[in-house]
Amino acid sequence: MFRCLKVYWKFTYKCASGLDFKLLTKMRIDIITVLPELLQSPFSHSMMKRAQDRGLLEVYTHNLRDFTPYKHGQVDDYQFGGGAGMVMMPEPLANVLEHLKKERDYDEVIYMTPDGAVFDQKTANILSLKQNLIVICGHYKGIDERIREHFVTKEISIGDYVLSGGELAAAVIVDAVGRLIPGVLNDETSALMDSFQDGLLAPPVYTRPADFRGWAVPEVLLSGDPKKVDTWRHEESIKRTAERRPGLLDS
Ligand code: 6GU
Repeated sequence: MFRCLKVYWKFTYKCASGLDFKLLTKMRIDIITVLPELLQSPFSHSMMKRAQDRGLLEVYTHNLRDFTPYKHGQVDDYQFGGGAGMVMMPEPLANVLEHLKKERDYDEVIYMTPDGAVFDQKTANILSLKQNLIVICGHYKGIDERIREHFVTKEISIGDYVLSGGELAAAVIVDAVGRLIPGVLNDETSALMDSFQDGLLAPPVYTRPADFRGWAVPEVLLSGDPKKVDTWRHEESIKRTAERRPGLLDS
């Protein structure tokens, strides 16, 4: 059914987040980086490759150095006021952003930064409904504040630790969002069963053999009774969440 999705479709779709939405189109993500090589491999395999092969997702990387007016591809400089660490200069960033925005409208200009809002499944669900996104990968001390003020619409962190650059964080976002685009996952229901999609951790899973070294699979999973299996999985989800992430149950 989804193989012919090269064209734009219009219909109502119940997506993994449970929201109904109309107009399903392919998503385009433009990533601005000083290390495009770092982003090649993550998008060339598995789910992200399939999403692109099916025409559901397009990911482009743009080398910031191609947009600098300065010599030797310079994109960063010392910070005003002194202090260690370089800051990414506004001009190359403004150039690439204006170049992209001239071509199409963007829903969000996202800046990957440890002081952004911490990324979660809800944000992934919301972003998966967008059509065109720009993602800026920060380096060094970050980007000049004026770019944040005048271009950036959303600032995202992937957790409370510091990475040396935003590229790996950008790959995380694109993976989490890309797999939610309808038609990307083979089994449409499997995104619904993910940890966090219903605010609970996922239940344990088993595959063959039913008895491995005397370690048996829970009997209910072999019962062939889908209702019993659903009930068991739900109970296990709650148990696991209570043990490992009790805070999730409060919310
Ligand atoms: Cl988005 N960037 C960097 N440099 N470090 C991070 C991060 C982002 N999220 C968590 N740590």
